[in-house]
Amino acid sequence: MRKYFQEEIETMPVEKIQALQSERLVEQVKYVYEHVKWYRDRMDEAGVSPADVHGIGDLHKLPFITKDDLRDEYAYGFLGVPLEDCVRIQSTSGTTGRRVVSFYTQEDIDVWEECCARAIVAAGGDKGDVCHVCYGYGLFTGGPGLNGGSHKVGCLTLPMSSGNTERQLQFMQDLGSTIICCTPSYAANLGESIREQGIKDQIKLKAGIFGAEPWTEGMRQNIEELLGIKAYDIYGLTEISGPGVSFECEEQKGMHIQEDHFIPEIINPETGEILPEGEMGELVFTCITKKAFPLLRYRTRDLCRLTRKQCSCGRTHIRMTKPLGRSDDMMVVKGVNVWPSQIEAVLIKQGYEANYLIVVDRQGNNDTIELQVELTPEMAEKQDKTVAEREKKLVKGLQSMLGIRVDVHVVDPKTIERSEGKAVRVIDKRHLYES
Ligand code: DLL
Repeated sequence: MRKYFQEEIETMPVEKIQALQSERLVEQVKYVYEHVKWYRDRMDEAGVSPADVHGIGDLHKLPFITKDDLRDEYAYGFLGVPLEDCVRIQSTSGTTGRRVVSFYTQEDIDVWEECCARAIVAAGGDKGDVCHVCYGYGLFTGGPGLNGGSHKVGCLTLPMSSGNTERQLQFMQDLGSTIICCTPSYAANLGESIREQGIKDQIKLKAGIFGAEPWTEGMRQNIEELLGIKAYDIYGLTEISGPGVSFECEEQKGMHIQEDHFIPEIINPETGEILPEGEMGELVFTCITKKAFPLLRYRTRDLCRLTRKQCSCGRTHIRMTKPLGRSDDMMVVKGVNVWPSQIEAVLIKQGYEANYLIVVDRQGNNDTIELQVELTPEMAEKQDKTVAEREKKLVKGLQSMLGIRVDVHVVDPKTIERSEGKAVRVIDKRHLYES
């Protein structure tokens, strides 16, 4: 079976990758300076000219781009080619403000799809596979990206899109899907339905490629058991292309960033200072091959660590840890930093699945935080503990993880709404009181 989609590039010695990055960066900075007025103005203001950039060691001289900059310049401000040379747009969901629209030339699409193809091969995909894509299609990059990657690998591609779980399961059985691509929350949702219907032995899946939202190791284990597969993480964002910016290999220990196209940095999100390898901070990307939407030093707001430690799969590209979440996912409740992923880790440790909802509110001047979590079907059946005992144990676990009291309500199975795309796990009602 094929191990790499592009062995020469994926296993290139680090010095060679860095030389390639330097060469491409020098070209790209010139290109962006000439084609994107916003960047030319910022570089002029900072007193930096393309001639000052000789390689990746000079990356720090360039200004950052933030999501607010993209919103201010909506829609065409960062366009690097005439509109007539663009063949596609994709867009973010716009849940946290105005949408960001990203443009692609045909070559940009080819690069993006190739990154997705590399991800599929890294998950064990080959020509003989049936690749079931149930990420959403349309403006969201998940469906189109993995669809294109699957074609490039030569898999039989099922462009299912999200939703309609009954139809998903029917096609999965009728057509013998072997690889599934969707959000981890939808994978768990499908897994539950398979368990309920008792059809696991009719499902031929061997691997899943899951991303677009944070998910914990506990959730991975859960999905692997429910679906009888190996579950691989894939990361990306619309602004940088879409899924496939990084992905896991068979080791499942961090995601390899496609360094021939993207240069990563980790910075301190408060000060912008570049942090040494291994430290947790905000991930920043510079695209060195994109033409239509050529972002340099784009601040993702995602927090993770990078490692160059040799991976036994043979890939030499740097790895990133699972993002803890976006810096803007972090809530400050009762003066304490709270990440939904910390809460999820406590739940999974105590045997729950990731079916929960966090509601943050305010009473007078005080914050309140409530967690609703479902009993698993086994817990409901066994009834070895009362709901009150379960709630007490969760309150204790959360108190020791977060340092604050969370009001816990354990509810019946299947009472919390399921997601078909990115899961909504937090409702912060405090925003309602902001003027
Ligand atoms: O979510 C692209 C994608 C589609 C990635 C399918 C993977 C699979 P956006 O809608 O622009 O693009 O959202 C990007 O989602 O900045 C992260 O905060 C989050 N995210 C994406 N992948 C992961 C992941 C797509 N594997 C934003 N783990 C990013 C954690 C992820 N968070």
